[in-house]
Amino acid sequence: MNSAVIASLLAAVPGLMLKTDPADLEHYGRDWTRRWTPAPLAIAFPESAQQVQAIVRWARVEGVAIVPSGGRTGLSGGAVAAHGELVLSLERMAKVLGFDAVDRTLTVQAGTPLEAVHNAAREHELAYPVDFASRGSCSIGGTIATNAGGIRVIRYGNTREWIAGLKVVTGAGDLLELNRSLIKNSSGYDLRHLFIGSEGTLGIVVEATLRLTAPSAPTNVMLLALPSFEALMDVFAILRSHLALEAFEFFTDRALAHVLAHGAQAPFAEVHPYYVVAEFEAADEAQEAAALAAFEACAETGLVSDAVLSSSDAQAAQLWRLREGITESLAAFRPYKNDVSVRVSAMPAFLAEAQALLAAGYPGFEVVWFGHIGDGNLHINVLTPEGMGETEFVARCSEVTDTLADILQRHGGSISAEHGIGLVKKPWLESTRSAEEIAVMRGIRQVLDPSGIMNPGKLFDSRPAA
Ligand code: 2HG
Ligand code: ZN
Repeated sequence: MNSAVIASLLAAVPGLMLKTDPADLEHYGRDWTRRWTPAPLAIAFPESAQQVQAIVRWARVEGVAIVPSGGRTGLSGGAVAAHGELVLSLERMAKVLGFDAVDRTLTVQAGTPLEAVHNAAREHELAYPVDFASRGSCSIGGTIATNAGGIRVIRYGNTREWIAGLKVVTGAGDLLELNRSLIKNSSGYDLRHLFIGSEGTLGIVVEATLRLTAPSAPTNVMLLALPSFEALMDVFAILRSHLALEAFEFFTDRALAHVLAHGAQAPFAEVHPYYVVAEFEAADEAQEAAALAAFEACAETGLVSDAVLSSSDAQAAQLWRLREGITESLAAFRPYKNDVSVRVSAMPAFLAEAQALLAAGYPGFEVVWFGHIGDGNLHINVLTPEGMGETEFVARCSEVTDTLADILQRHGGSISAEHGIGLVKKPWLESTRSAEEIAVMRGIRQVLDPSGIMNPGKLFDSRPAA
C-alpha cells in the first residue's frame, strides 16, 4: 500500500528525493518534544518551490497529510509526524538567494538555518536581529511558522517585524508571492501575516525576504544575583530606565544548577535564588557610566546580592551560556514545558498566583523557571520525577495546566508566547482565543487548505468535531 503511494508521488514529482529508512522516519518524524512516537509515511526533500507545489497538488489528490519540517527544534509538537503523514523537509532548500543593499533585505530559501542568516547579514555589515539558543539548528521557515521570539525581542520585536515578503505554497496548491517586500502596501489584506505563526497549517513557506538592520553598537553583558522574584521587576524597571537594553533574561537557582552540571562555570561563590542576564549598549564612556549607575541603584536598594560585568567577549559568551544552556541541560528529564505570557504590567499579579499554583499543584516535583521577563514571557519547565511513568506525568501536568490556563485567562495572557500551540498546547487554545476568533481561524484554514492536508491535528482540528 505504502509503496504504491510512494510510487505515485515519484511519478507526480520526477526526481524528488525521498527517504523511507526506519532510522530516517524516526529522525524526521519528531521535534524536540520527544513525546510522540514518529510514524511518517516518508520524508520528501524538494529542491524548489515548484517541487513543493507539485507535492502539495499530489497530496490533495491522494488525500495524504503533509507535515512541513525545518530544523525540528520546536517544543510544541508542531513538526511531529505520528500518523502516516508525508514529512516535507525544507533541508535541501537552504540557499541564500539574494541581497539588496538599498532595500536592506536578504532573500533566503525557507530551510536556511537562522545562524546562516545571521552570517549572511554580517557579510554585508548588517544584522538580522531575531536570535535564540537553537540558532544553529532551527530553520528560518520554522521561525516564521511560529513567529519565533527569543532573547532580543525586548529591543527588536518578534520575527513578524522582520519579514518583508514571503513566497508560500498554500494547502490548495497555489504558489503565492506575498507583499513583494514593500514597506508600504495598503492594498487589502496582508496575507503575509497569516502565514507568520500559522504553524504549517495553511501552507508551506518556501522563500522569505528578511529585513536587515544596522548591527547594534558594542554591547556589554552583566549577570546579577537577586534575592527574590519581586526584585526582578524592580531591577528591570531600573535597568530599562538607565540603559539601552538588548536583552533582559532571568533564571532560577534550579536552572543554574542544571547548567553547571552540564559543564558551565559557576559565576559566584554563593548560590542565589534568582539571576538576571542583561545585555546593553556600551558604546562609549557615557553608556558605561550609565551601566555603573544602574548597578549602584540596584545595589543600594538591596535588589541585587552579587553581580559581574563582562570584561571580554569570551566572558560575555560564558555568562550567556548560563542562560542559553538551560533547555539542553533539562532535556534528559523530559520536561513538561509551559511557555506563557502576560503584559509586563500584569506580571507581578500573575506571578504571585502562578507561583502559588505550581507549589501546590506539583508537590515534590522540580519546577524550573526562566525566560524573557522583559517581554512578559516565562518558561516553566516541570521535570519528570524519578520513577514516574510518562502517562501519569502528562496527566498530572495537564491538570495543573488547566488551572494555569484559568489564571492566564484572568490576567489576559497567552498559553503560548513563542513556541506555538502545536499538539502540546492544543487543549488550551480556548483559554487564549475566543470561540469567535477560533471560528474565523477555522474559516481561513478551510480556504487555504480546503482538503485538510496541511499539518492536520496541529493548532486546532481542521473541522469541528461532528
Ligand atoms: C528559551 O528561551 C527557549 O531558551 C526554550 O524558548 C524554552 O526550553 C524552554 O522551555
Ligand atoms: Zn524562550
